[in-house]
Amino acid sequence: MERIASFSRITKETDIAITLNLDGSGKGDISTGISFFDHMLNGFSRHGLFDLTCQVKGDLEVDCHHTIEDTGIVLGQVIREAVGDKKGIARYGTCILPMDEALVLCSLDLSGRPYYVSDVEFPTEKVGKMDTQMVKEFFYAISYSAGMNLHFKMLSGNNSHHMIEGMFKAFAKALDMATTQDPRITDVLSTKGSL
Ligand SMILES: [Mn+2]
Repeated sequence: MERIASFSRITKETDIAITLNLDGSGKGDISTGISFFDHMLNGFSRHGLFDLTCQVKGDLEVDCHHTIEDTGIVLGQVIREAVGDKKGIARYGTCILPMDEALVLCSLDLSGRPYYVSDVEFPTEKVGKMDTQMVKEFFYAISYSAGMNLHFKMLSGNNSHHMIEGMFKAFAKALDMATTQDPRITDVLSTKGSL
């Protein structure tokens, strides 16, 4: 069964269309109007080996807030839909990823219960045209719309570009691990019988 989902969302602030294939090969077709955010989403797609089409038109004349937050909401929705009933998947995923001086821990559980925890603080307010404050808003939105428990810890780092890029790649690899199908798991991996 294909694990692909598409979702479109149009509001007065943003117009977003995303398609995600969990069993892709890392092809990204991404345009958000924010070059650094495109660079991050391409890293997510490439390193998670997800195929991701992400076309976003947002009110960048205001700032990058709505564009990035709403992309997180819709990406969370397609993750939730593509994962489906969660039968046969690993459910948990963890990655500790180095990016030069930065070392990022990401750990997640596709539990159905949203919860976001992060200790990450950035040394600069912006990278390119992206406000570093929006990293939290983006991942918080994903955790809520995907129904995911998502943790980040920055074990070391002092360059915002490296720290953020490490977070997106660690998230990709943790999500790839959590969505991996294991033939030993014949049902949903939960003592409750559902997630
Ligand atoms: Mn980079």
